[in-house]
Amino acid sequence: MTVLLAILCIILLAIIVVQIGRVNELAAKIRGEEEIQLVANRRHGAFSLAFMILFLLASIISAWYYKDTMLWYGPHTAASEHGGSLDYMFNITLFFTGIVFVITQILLFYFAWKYRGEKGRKAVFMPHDNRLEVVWTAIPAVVMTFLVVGGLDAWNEVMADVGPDEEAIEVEATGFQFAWQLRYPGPDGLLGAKDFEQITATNPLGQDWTDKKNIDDFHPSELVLPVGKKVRVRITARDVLHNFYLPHFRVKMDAVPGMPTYFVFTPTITTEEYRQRLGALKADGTPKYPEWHEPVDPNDPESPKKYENFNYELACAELCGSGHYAMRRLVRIVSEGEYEAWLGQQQSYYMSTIRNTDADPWKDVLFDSEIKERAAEFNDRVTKALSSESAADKVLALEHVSYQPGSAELTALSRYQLDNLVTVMNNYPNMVIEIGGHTDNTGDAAANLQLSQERARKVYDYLAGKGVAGARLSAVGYGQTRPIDTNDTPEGREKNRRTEFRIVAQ
Ligand SMILES: [Cu+2]
Repeated sequence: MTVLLAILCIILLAIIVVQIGRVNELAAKIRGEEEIQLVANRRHGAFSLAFMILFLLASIISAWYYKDTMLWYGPHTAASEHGGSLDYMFNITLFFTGIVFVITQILLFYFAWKYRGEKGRKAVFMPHDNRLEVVWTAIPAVVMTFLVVGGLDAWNEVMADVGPDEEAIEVEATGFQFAWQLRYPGPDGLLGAKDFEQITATNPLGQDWTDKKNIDDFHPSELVLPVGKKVRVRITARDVLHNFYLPHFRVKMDAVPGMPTYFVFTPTITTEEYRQRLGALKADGTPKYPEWHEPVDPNDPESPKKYENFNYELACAELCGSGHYAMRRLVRIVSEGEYEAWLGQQQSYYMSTIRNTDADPWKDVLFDSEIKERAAEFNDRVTKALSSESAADKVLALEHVSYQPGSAELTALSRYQLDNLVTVMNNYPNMVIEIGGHTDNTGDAAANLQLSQERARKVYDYLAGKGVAGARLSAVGYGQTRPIDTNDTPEGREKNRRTEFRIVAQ
């Protein structure tokens, strides 16, 4: 029914249009073609003027309405040191192009009205005018020179690299489909070497683990930087072209596969300060930017306000594929103290993921940090054992002491824990210990007993060699007689093959 009505309406409308056309034709015949044309000209001229006024008003009102969302204006002035000069370039360019825009639009529509077709009016024939040529060449040339020189000046300031004596935090951002892999240099302040051929599932950046500078590098999930410190971002890409874009800091640089680029900038406003800026109130207590005072969840007026949830962000500004949007990362600008605290919480990628795996070239080396950490942990355990009443607590495993397979030869790394034990023996001169050797149940029981005795003896000899009195030591081999786990699984057997010591007196 509705379809039928709609078709009927369309047919009726068509008939009306045709009839109006006929009426016009008849009127033209009565009044004459020329008269009709003149009326149309006047009408079109008036429309031009009306359009000009509406169009300019719409342009100005919308620019005013949206001004606080523009990146270089209101609450969104740059949050970096160099950003101000770019904002200035935006403003100055907008100023000149704005003037030109308004004048040309006015002239365009005004002329369409003023020089509309009239009875007896003829177009002026003007083949050439030197003065006009000079004016409309010189004015743009002067303005352009001004803009280009200013732009070059800003460019040189923005793109300057870190000087040789300047201090800067260097971080790295590698774009890939579809995320940014961030890398910080760790306590040594230096980023380790990379080689794309070493990229694997567990080594996303192809870090060369034989380069010691890589050992403390860490991969955080957000970009955290201290306010007021110069930062140099090394920008690389792993697959296609990406673009490292920090809109609030006016930082934007292509990430090109095979060609590292960089950007140096100094954040000047912490995330917290920026939030306060967005949530600012006017003198009368009403919000300066009401849109930022709306709740984050429109259905829950109690949810936090938008300005409270604001975060700087890192985006990819290159359409790099279907998951492009997923490259967003949060950026946090914090005080120096908060930054140091955050650095302290970060764990080295190598230590958490690569250490002691097949990919680790330093398997037979113990790092200073590990030596210290293990010594502290060992001392802790001994202190606890000494203060405990229970006999079971007096038995401590030497889990880092190991031997060559099937022999009593200590592995190179065993000495660190044995040295810890020597220190403990020196710190507690009354302490007497029994060293116990244990094996799993594979092989011959008598041979196992023999091996465990030799192994315990080896530890005894080591301690004695370091000056611990023989009267304070004894070595016992228990073979496979005292398992602490099942001998049916490789993991259980590994636990059963162990060296421990028992505090006999203290
Ligand atoms: Cu991308």
